[in-house]
Amino acid sequence: MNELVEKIGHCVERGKINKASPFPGNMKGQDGADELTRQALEAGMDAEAILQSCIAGMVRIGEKFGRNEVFVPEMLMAAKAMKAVTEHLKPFFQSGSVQAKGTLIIGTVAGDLHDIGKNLVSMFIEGNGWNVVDLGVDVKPEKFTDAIRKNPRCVVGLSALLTTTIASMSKTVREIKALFPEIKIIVGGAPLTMEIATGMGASGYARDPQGAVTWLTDIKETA
Ligand code: B1M
Repeated sequence: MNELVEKIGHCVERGKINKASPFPGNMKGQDGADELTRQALEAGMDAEAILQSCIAGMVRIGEKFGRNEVFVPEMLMAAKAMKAVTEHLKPFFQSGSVQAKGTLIIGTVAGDLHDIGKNLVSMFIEGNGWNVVDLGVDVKPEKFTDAIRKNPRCVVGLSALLTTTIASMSKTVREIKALFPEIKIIVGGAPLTMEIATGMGASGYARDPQGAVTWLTDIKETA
């Protein structure tokens, strides 16, 4: 992997947002995820390669958290550094398509504050010509059903990152289906599998943003 691209993933892992950020102490005064991403894109480096390097950085910090080598503040700084990168990458994943293919209402389910994966999924889907209504994180079922009322022909996307919020996702699917049985719901997030998704009554499951785009394209074609 290109050294600069690798360095960006390292900044994400260490939570080095930008040059001005004093965290982490041993990277003080160095360029951070913000400056390095700008430099890499200006040098013509591939946005997808930068994104993959950052996702690998997030996986590494998650593994360290799992081993009690870092704690919540470090994960938070990593998330902020990742956000600085995605701000630069956004335009590269947007197609500029004029006629929206449809509307996706997306959110991270109640009780769950993780939004990086959801934001990436939104970015890819928007980039594929869909109108995306992002309800944010910790979204209660009523907020989804209110949004569906305003966008009756929409598709719904639910994200969850915690094993404990799979139940919340399940409840959200049930409440949406009770009011809008015809609405299609796609679910995703690290603790999910196709089996869990099917078990909770979701219409689809995707492991990653590209999978979500493919699923949306398929249902659009068969509609
Ligand atoms: Co938390 N966290 N976290 N965390 N965090 C994890 C998820 C964890 C695996 C870390 C670990 O233990 N190794 C663990 C969950 C364990 C479990 O339940 N199985 C965990 C924990 C325990 C917690 C807390 C409980 C910690 C605590 O307080 N003691 C707490 C919970 C807070 C809450 O939500 N109520 C917590 C808090 C946080 C922060 C706030 C500090 C921060 C989130 C900041 C933010 O998102 N704005 C954070 C972070 C950063 C992580 C890790 C390190 C990184 C998550 C991430 O952004 N990954 C994470 C460890 C890890 O993932 N390795 C961890 C990168 C992102 C690109 O991947 O989100 O998986 P991901 O999204 C992917 C796919 O899953 C998929 O596509 C995305 C792109 O490829 N996808 C979809 C996601 N949504 C989709 C929807 C779709 C389709 C695909 O269709 C609709």
